[in-house]
Amino acid sequence: MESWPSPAVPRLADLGLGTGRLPRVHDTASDTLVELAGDPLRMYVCGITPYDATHLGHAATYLLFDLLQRTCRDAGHAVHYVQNVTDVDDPLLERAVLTGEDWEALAQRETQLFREDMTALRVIAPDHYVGAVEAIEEIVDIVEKLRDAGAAYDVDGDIYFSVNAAEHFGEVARLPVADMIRLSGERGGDPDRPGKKDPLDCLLWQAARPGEPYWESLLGAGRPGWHVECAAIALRHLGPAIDVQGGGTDLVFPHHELSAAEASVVTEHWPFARTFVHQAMVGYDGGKMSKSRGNLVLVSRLRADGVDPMAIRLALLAHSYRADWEWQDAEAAAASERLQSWRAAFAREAAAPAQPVVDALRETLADGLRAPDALVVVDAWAHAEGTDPTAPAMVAAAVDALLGIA
Ligand code: 5CA
Ligand code: ZN
Repeated sequence: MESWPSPAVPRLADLGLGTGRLPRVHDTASDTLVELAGDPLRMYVCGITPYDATHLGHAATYLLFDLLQRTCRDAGHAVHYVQNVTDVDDPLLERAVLTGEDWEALAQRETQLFREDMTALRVIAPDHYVGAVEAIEEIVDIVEKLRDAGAAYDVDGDIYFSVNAAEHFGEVARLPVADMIRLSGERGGDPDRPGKKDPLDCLLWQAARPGEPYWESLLGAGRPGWHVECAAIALRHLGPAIDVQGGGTDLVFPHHELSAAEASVVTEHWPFARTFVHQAMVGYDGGKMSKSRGNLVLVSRLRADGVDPMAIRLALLAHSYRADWEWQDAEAAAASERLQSWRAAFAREAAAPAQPVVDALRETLADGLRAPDALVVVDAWAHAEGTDPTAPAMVAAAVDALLGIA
């Protein structure tokens, strides 16, 4: 489907500012900092299920991968970026039933709002932006392959993936079985369904149900399961071995565990992703910001209230991606103030030299995408005096290229 317009990203090398380094990022599967690799670096990030978009938790996730991409580009690496839209799935259909809206109209409206929010936040667009609905053929193909491999079976007309067929199942999240079963139940799975071989087996293809959308296929009339959607889209557009699989920490299990397991059975290749990168959860008002809880702060709401999207971006970048945090309403004003002070600094006739600032920015990003520390680097430069007339424009370009702040 249509993605959104990407912002221009200045090339700092062309400005005589040299090149950066590929970042080290936290890899969930090994629980260590690993240096990224790949040119092009192939990145798949799980997209929205289009309702109640775009809350600050979503935005934080897509900004993390935007920062990652900007850092890789500055290091001279191309990034091949794919993102999905889960435009047919239980929670979306349930919301449509609840509000009496047509599910497709709901998905289209919310996806469009997401595009507008991503554009306003200056998030680099994916090269392929793919809806589940438009990937049905690929998904059916993968499910057939899983069936041929003996990794799928039927329960009352529904087709399930057998986790026992995946040699490396469990290696992404590394959780005890009891935790996996609990999380599966909380996050869209059906561990208690009778007839399954293992409680952790997941739906690949759900037979058509009255009143629900379905597609005719060799698997029978039905619709795709969630995890296989991302496995199929990633395999189709990025191949069997990707460099980064990304999303929020709420997707580590079961979603990324099972997508990776399914893909690895089809391709006979492991690991599915060299690095699994996850954004910690953003909360509000005492809990994880989530559509089911309803404690949402929407990017579009803040924008409508007059908050500069660049201030929203700065507010989110002020938090580490590694630790859960809770949004405070006062953060919008604090970020707006910071944005003003930066813009005033960029408008000066002269300032402290740019290269040390650029070097320090690159260092904080290469060393684990430490965005909050990167902001402090710019603060310090903005507060310092200097006589270099080229510095304001140079630092502004670096802040644009590396942090996405215009
Ligand atoms: N469509 C699926 C992924 S295939 C999905 O999880 N959609 S979502 O709309 O629920 O979330 C979109 C992205 O935002 C996911 O990567 C998810 O991990 C992330 N996310 C959701 N809630 C939060 C939150 N409170 N904090 C940080 N990230 C979040
Ligand atoms: Zn996904």
